[in-house]
Amino acid sequence: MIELLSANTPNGKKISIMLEEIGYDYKLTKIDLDKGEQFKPDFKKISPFSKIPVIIDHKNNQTIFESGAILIYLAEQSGKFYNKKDRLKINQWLMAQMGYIGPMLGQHHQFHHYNPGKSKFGEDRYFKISKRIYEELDERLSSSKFLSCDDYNIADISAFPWIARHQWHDIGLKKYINLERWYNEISKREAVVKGFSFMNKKEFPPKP
Ligand SMILES: N[C@@H](CCC(=O)N[C@@H](CS)C(=O)NCC(=O)O)C(=O)O
Repeated sequence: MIELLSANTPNGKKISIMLEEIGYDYKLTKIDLDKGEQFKPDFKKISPFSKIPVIIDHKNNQTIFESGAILIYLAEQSGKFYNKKDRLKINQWLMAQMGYIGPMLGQHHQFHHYNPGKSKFGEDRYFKISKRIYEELDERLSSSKFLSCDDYNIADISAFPWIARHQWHDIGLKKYINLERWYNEISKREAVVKGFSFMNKKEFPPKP
């Protein structure tokens, strides 16, 4: 039995989607970030930076923090969405999501969505970087069916919930036909729809 300690954010959704994709039973423990539950000593013991998501694999007596590491763990345990032949490519796209796509779009959310008018520099900087990310992903997806290769895998699962915030980005997903094609294809997956709504049954990946 896997316990998922999480909140309703893009990083949180990566793991619920993966758990649905591999068909694992899991128990959800909600961490209320607004109430600061991530800073409680018991949570900090398993998540040194006080961040969700975290999983506890009670069967193997393992706790894992960092969404990329969790995706790799679950992929290795299940033998799914992490093909050996494509692993080097998958790792590169997964790391690009962890180190660039997610953090930059996350900053864009902070300046453009949550705090507009507070810093023109911040708004302009992260809007520009986010637009560049859309262009770069669109270019990649013009020659590859999925981000790393022709098969859907953990690199796509890690990026999808970030692009699913496209309405907040105000960049216009529809203008990026390859990225839109990738997004629509993943949005249709039953496990993605289920994992996306792990905290709110009425929440669906928004249409482009
Ligand atoms: N690199 C981490 C980032 C996780 C992260 O930023 N989580 C946010 C929510 S999306 C969080 O827990 N924020 C609470 C805080 O920083 O206090 C991962 O991918 O797991």
